[in-house]
Amino acid sequence: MTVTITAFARSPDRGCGHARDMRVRWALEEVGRPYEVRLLSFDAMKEPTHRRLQPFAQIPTYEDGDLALFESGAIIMHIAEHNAGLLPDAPQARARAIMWTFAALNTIEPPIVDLEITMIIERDKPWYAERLPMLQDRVRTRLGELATHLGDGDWLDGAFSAGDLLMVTVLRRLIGTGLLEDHPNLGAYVARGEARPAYARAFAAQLAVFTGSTASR
Ligand SMILES: N[C@@H](CCC(=O)N[C@@H](CS)C(=O)NCC(=O)O)C(=O)O
Repeated sequence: MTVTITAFARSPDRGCGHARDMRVRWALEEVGRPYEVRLLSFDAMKEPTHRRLQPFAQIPTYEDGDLALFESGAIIMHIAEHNAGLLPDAPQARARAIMWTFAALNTIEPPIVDLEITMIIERDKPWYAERLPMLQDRVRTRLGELATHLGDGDWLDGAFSAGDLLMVTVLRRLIGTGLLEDHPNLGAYVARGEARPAYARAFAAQLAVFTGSTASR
């Protein structure tokens, strides 16, 4: 049974790989699972048909036979649990890799998304100039802590794992803000993720949707 995921028919990021289908594509590429993509307009995402799959009317979703999932983190964990390549076999290393998926989504991503949303929709508000540095500082604090943990390691805990996959996609959201540049080891970490052949295939596939070349692999 081929996996089907959903993605934006026209991604607001213009194919920069920030939409969360990118994580799912990358995970599927890492484990060598072919997949199809159902592209959705913003109107189609709000329809009952899609809400039955994703109650919050968002992408991505994941369908494999009679299993339907939403939430990119849950989808990545499902892929990682059922295919080799994204979680170590040793129980303690596996638990730590799962811990890093939560750290990426619960500790690092929220302040980054707060900053991102504020920069998009609050630019013309009277509080923007005061609020922006506060949000940037929250991100800086987390990046400093993450950079200290990473040190000169290649990945967060031993071999590349689902935790790194999610962390790299989360950190990429900062491209263009200048914040990542404070920590060369984090920049190198992101570049290491982007250099993986599976990442390159996933990125090309989602970019092709935007440029109009193809919708699935
Ligand atoms: N926590 C969800 C967030 C999903 C999400 O925010 N999806 C965005 C695209 S990256 C979306 O569908 N935005 C359109 C909307 O919310 O209307 C996940 O990780 O899957």
